[in-house]
Amino acid sequence: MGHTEFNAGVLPRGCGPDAGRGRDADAWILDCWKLGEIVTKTGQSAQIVDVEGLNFMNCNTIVTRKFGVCGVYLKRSEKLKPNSKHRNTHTKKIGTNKMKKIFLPILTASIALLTSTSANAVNISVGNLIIERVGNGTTTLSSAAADIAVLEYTTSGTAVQTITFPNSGASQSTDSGTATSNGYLNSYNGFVSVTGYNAATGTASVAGSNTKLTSILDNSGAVVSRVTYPTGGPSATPASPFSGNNIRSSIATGSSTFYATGTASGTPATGGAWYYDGARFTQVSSTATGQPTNLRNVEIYNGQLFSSSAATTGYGIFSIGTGLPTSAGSTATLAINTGSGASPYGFVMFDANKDGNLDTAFIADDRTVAGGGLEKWTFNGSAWVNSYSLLFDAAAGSLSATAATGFAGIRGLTGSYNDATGAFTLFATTTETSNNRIVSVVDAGTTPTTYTALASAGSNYAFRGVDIMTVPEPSSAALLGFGMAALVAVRALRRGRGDS
Ligand SMILES: [Ca+2]
Ligand SMILES: [Ca+2]
Repeated sequence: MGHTEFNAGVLPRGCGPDAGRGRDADAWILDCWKLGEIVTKTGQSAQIVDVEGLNFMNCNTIVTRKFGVCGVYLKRSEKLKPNSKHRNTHTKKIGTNKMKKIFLPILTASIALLTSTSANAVNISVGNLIIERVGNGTTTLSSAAADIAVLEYTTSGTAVQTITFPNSGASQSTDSGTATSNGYLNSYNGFVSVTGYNAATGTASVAGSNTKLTSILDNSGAVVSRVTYPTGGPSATPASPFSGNNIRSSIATGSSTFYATGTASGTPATGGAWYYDGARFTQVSSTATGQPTNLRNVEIYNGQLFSSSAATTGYGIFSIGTGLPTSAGSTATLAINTGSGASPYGFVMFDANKDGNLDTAFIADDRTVAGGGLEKWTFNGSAWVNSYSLLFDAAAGSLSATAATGFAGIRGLTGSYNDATGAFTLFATTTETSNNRIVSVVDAGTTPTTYTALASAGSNYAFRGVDIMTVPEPSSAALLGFGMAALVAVRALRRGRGDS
């Protein structure tokens, strides 16, 4: 059955001699010189093994429930210094080969992560892009399990950091290299939710396996929950969500609660939308005749749960239940009907005029025929109406309502709205099989004609989901010690996107 493992072993980026210095905001500061796996824990003290010298050391302040690593909470005025008492640790060599054998796999995974991340990494910055990437840059993407990572970019396309998940061992999280409907992360309320599979890289045909999991990261990039799904199949107790088929997307509402969407094979139908309350899963979406159980991207806008779908039960954006449902059997309603044959994935919805009702939506459609690409929809008071659908010309950087060779559609999508200028800025991932792109489009009130290519995934990599980093609700944010400037910025962002 599903359970939460807090000691997930996905270590924060930025560990190294300079870790803990140069951070510009109050935060949980992790003393990376002492960072490692916990060996024993008594009260607030613990013995850990570091990632540098195979040393044991004692950690005075441990936050295992939060991070599973050794850390201290510092205010801005208490940043770690090289000679800080926080770094003065008792060490001793691991004495036996047995111990080395136990910890080497963990250490190897940890070191791989550290070397792949930016040396001057900081918390995931509010307003920056987070992008889910599959692949390792070497192995050709296939239906086998591939490495996954969350990449942070600025909205102008500058890479900030890479947060890599272990690709084997107890904390592994991977995803299919070619299941293009998988891998749609979300940022909501300061948490980043990432779906994956509890399977080692290379595991064949991983997408349909009952090894699903969801990882929730906080704004520091640390995994605060790693929830594995029930594995027994659709008729087991508890049943396997998305049994025998794809898990595609999730969105966290807290450090240990989330929604996930996908589809299933077998009977009874375990696809649709599920909610995890911190202890157990509930299939919140109805499985009644005519209700959608094949869902794609999940989102929350204006306090309402939504999901995209492209199946005979409806093409477009469904609202599911009322608000954020937590009980079984909630009815889904096709809020935006994109029409039979449409292929919607990511979407973003706004209450641009701030009247409390969503009025503008952008939908990513992966078709490369007319009608695919970036769709804009507006609510005219009684119905959602399509304003345009634009494909991406790879060569010229232009947008086109008609198709031609080499044009791309999009799947991942997010965006922001600027109250002052009235412009929407959309960020999307394109549909090339490998080495696809992050692109941005500005809609300043007229149909856009050009786009900007911000970054490419690289060969044997593919970008999937994209979102903009959020922060927790103000009450929680205050506890975490965010600066007021960030809060103001994010409040504005939330209002614009209609998700508060
Ligand atoms: Ca999103
Ligand atoms: Ca409105």
